[in-house]
Amino acid sequence: MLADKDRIFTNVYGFQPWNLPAAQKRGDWDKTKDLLALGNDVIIDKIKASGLRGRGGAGFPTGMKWSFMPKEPRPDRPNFLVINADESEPGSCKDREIIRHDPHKLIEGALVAGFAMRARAAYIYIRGEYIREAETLFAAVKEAYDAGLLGKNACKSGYDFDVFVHRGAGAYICGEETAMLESLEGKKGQPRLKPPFPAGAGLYGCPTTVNNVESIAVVPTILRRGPEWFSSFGNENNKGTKLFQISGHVNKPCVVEEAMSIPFRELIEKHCGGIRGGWDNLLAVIPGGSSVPLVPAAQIMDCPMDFDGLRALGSGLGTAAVIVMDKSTDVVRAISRLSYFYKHESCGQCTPCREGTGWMWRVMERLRTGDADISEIDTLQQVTKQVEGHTICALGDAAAWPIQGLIRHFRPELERRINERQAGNGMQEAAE
Ligand code: L3W
Ligand code: SF4
Repeated sequence: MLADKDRIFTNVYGFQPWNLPAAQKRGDWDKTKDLLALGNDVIIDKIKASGLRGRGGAGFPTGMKWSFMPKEPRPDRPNFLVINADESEPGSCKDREIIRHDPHKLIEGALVAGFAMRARAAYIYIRGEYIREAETLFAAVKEAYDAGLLGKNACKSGYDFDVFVHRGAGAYICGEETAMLESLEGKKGQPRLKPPFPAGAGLYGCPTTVNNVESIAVVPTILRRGPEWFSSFGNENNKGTKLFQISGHVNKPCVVEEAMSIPFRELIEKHCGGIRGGWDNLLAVIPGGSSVPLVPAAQIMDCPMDFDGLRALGSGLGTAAVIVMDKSTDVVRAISRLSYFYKHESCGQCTPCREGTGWMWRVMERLRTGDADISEIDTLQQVTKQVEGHTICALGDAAAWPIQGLIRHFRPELERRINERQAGNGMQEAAE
């Protein structure tokens, strides 16, 4: 179990105030000028050496992403940092805790990361539903400006850096990085084709890095404690500490910082008081937010909770939003509900997603009630393959993968419902 002294987010439960004096007591904004004095490229090298991978779902190496930014930005084409706080993935709630209780970690991280990538400013895009969190963030940014930590000559470093907070309006798709850029520009939030990646042409066509809140908030601590300290946690290629968000049928749902690669069973035993009704009552787990396939109980018990461990099981770490389902769960209904979510949130821009998500949801509903034909299970599987990898953004994949996981692991349950329904219909016809 991660020792308290190794926790980055020491106020994740809000036992202390979030404000600047309290944050400074916890070590934030401590000699930030000295961190910037390391120099842009040294900071990027240290983040590369720490092994930090993006905490927003895709796990892209953070230092490498920063290194794609131009080293000599043109005055008419500045670099920008955009921080993705549009936390909308079902099951995800870690960025909310950071913003509520530790906003200065994020704001200091924005300055340091922005400096490293030679950005002129950072935009924090916060989901519209996070009303109180946005209020806290606005207030914390103001505190930082008033204390001379942001703005002209930030932290007396000679570097000018602004932070803007922008509120979203409730669309899940604006969490996709290029839809977020469109939305920031005042347009309808619809994903752009990639490439070009934002590092080449992002906000207002300028070089832009989009990073998740947690990825940015850990940066000052990594620099203060050293990349070796951060990379001493976790398995090869899966380094550091990580906020896990555990919801569903555990005794104590929570958000907790742990070492990357902690085995699933240990995570749940140590922090959640075990599974409701005991371990024999565990049915399945969605380990990384609604976009990744579920994993049956028997397979996940000893799995390291990291990018590679979960990929080996055909799933993924995603945002580490761990959704636990016990045997009381109607798993077909649960996945059908997710299908409805993706159908609802599709931006409608590309045909396989616009048409496919609605089609998949309707078949899922027939499977839920047992009113489908057995052959439709294979047809549904084929349609998920037609959607996966054939859309502009990852929402199409995200809609396809949970269904694929259901068919892979729970086909007998799908068949049972159909057979029972048909047997029931047959008896009714005989009675008539
Ligand atoms: C420059 C290249 N940049 C890749 C950058 C790219 C992006 C990052 C990762 O989706 C996943 C999605 C959700 N030159 C580059 C390059 N980049 N190649 O690296 O890119 P990518 O395309 O692998 O992922 P993505 O489009 O960012 C993110 C999944 O995360 N997810 C949900 C996330 C939900 C939240 C939330 O609620 N906050 O984050 C969960 O699994 O489905 O697959 O920056 O530009 N050659
Ligand atoms: Fe829009 Fe779906 Fe296409 Fe993404 S995959 S661009 S959400 S229609």
